[in-house]
Amino acid sequence: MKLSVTDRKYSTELSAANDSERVNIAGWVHEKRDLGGLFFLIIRDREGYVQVTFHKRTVGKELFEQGRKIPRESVVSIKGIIRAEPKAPNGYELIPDHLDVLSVASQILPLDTTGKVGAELDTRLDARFMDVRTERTKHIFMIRSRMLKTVRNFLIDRGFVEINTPKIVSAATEGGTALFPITYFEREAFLNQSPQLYKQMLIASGLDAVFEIAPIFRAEEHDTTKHLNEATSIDVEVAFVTMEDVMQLLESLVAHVYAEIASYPGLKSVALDFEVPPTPFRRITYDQAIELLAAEGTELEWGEDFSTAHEHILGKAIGEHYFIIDWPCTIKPFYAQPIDGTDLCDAFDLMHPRLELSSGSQRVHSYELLKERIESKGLAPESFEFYLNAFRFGMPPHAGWGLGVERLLMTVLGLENVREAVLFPRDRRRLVP
Ligand code: AMO
Repeated sequence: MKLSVTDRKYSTELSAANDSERVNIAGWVHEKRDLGGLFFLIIRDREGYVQVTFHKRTVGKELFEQGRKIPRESVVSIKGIIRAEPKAPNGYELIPDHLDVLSVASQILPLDTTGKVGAELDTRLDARFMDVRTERTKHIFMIRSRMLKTVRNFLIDRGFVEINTPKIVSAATEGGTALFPITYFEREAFLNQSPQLYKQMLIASGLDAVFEIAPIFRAEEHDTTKHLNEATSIDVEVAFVTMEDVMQLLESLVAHVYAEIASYPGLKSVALDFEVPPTPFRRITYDQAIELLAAEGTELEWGEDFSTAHEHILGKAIGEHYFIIDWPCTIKPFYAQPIDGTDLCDAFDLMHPRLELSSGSQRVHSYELLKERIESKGLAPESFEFYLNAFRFGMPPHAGWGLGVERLLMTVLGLENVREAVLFPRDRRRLVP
């Protein structure tokens, strides 16, 4: 990897082959090893480590004393000559001739960046900037970046148009989860729970296949390892397709994300058992899921949603990614298409054995039926006029889904807590940093 905005070299751009070259490196003082007349500064940059060797005899007294005094985690820029050195960690060392201390770190550090002393998640999140300096956390966020790039490219390559929709909104979309109210001048407004209404309205625009990767806000009170109050959602909506089409898109996207991450060089320092899941994913109906629970000795009344405990039992019994389809309409949102002559809706959840990753559906595209569905949920169609209008002047059949970025990253990497997959989590207790 090379940073193209500076002539500064990353540790990984250098090797014994650069012997005798004068280079410029920069980074943090990761470790100091003092052997008396000789000491090493191990300088850490984003890609790795450089051993900088200070011999009193060769670097001169002034530079020697300057280097020796720098506290760990201070930021430095060093110029010097590369020398091949088989005993150094990467087969080379840097013999400094110029050292700039750009920022002196305080002596007592909130975290150990070498990973030798572990820390509680809360301590790590309180000092997140420092936590990202550790190998494992750095790789989690490098992988997150790679994952988002993969998703974006995957969708754009398939003809999708990236959209941005408002996060300050006037109406709820997802029954069951509460909204965060905000003051919008003289009116009440909310932080959006989902771009649902907007991505559907854009189907009436003729853009045909749209996606958005953006925050969603859920005022959920619970404090769990899988809920955030601000999450990032990959939302997709496609015209002239069936639910099965978007389920296939989703499973191939998930498998593709795994395959891309499999080749990430730092993967081993985050996830030890990593396997690309085979596709297609299994499909079971809501009724079959209830039967499976019964076979495992757990009752669930028809029409009730699965609890976390139910999800765990199903996940354990199935042991791989699976879809649950054919849901009772009573527990799916108003925009899910009812299946004629039944109480069921053409909706699905994509499940990882540990938790729900995504949900989606065939959408109601008839104006009259949609109005009815809104009323059947005890909601007022007048509050949805801006949305309903898009269904009155030519709305194609369409389907789509929403996939949680943090839950995807958490399950791909086997992270214990969803907070590990977001830089600055927002939860019931945490509003800073
Ligand atoms: P849903 O409410 O199921 O569906 O959300 C879609 C996906 O977003 C993620 N997610 C969350 N992740 C972390 N913390 C949360 N509190 C949280 N809430 C949701 C999950 C979830 O599966 N409009 C529909 C999608 C659609 O039909 O297109 C929706 O929002 O991974």
